[in-house]
Amino acid sequence: MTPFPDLPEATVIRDREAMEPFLRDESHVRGSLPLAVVQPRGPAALRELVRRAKSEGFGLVPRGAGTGKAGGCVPTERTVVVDFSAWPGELRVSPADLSLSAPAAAPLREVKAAAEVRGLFYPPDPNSWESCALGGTLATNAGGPNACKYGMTRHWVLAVDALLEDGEIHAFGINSVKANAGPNLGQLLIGSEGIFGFIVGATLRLMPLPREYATLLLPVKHWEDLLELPGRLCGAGYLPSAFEFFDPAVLAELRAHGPEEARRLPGEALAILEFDERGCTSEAFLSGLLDLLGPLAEGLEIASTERQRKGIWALRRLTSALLKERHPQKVSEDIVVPRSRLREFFQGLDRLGFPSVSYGHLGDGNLHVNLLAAGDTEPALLERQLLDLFRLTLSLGGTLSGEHGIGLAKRGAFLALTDPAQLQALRALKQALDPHGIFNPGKVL
Ligand code: 2HG
Ligand code: ZN
Repeated sequence: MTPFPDLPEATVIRDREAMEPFLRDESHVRGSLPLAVVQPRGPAALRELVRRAKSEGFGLVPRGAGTGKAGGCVPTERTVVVDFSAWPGELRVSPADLSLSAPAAAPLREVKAAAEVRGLFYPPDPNSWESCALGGTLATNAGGPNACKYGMTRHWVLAVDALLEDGEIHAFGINSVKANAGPNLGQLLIGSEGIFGFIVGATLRLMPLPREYATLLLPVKHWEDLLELPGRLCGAGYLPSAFEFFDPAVLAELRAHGPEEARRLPGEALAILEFDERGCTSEAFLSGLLDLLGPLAEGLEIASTERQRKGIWALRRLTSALLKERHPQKVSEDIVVPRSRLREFFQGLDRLGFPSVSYGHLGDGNLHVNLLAAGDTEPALLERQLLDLFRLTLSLGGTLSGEHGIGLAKRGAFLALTDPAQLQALRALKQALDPHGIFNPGKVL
């Protein structure tokens, strides 16, 4: 086979060993060796890549920082990885417009920091926020703890620039929250995991930075006591900016194997609640909250310094990596059920009878159900267990993925369990926007 040739405005990696890190993301799936990894630095590279992909029949797989959880950026057969880490562009904040524009390569950490130094806030906060790239969060419509109050990435995007199948970059949306001239194609691209085209930059919506946080540790004896709480709080007008939880097994892992500070975490199970509205540290707010919590408030701890608050979040943020380190073969899901059906979900999960542990974003019903023994489970059985989990979720009005997406990891289940009329519509869109099938083939659909 002739080696993949050079391209204008791009670095081309062809060496097998150098391509090895591009075969994976942070999910359990592994890709095939790509034809090459291309790091474009300008539109000429993309134009030429698209032209060649169409004429030579290979696919293009977009990649940000590789921190995805569903295999969306791992290469399938006969593909070239398009690594956007060298994609140029400036990060620019416009306080007057309450917006920020940035290239796909911008680290999310820098995006959030650029807003913050101007007293502004970009809420999306996936667990990988310190290492992921903006482009990846746009392609996957990333979520995180703050989604409980602020919603997902897509709610914070005003406009995107995206590579389409003609090889050119097109602009969708404008720098204002009001833009209603027909259906919103930019929103279709966000969260579509690169199957319709690749987002290369965006204009994001900002809001004033919260000035006050009430961060609470809520330990409980019987963890099921937590399950009605998100709905009860919301129903009473207390909308947390984050409501996270650890079931007893996950909390025990954290305590036994986490850093020193984790040893001091209280309770059989534990919730972290955070409020960020003005007045949330006032006595009136907190006493109203205590009334609502009733007997649950017994062991409540309130972070009284920013250092304590950061310490709590650091422990929450390391949970995924710690579980992975302890159980390298585990499979982690990110199903969602409506808040009002959390109890029914866990009752159903018990009835399914396979071992699992859970933690995650209880406040919006987005649960990371982890099958720690997946590596020792026969593949056909594991697949049945996952399908049972998904069917239970769907029967309660939920969905297969709250924040990680479908990618390769959940493609089989997505195809098996999604309404055929919806799949047909998605396929028609794919055919219209990518008639040669060059964009992220084999993912999602
Ligand atoms: C989290 O909430 C992340 O920690 C990762 O979404 C979840 O690894 C996971 O399952
Ligand atoms: Zn999560």
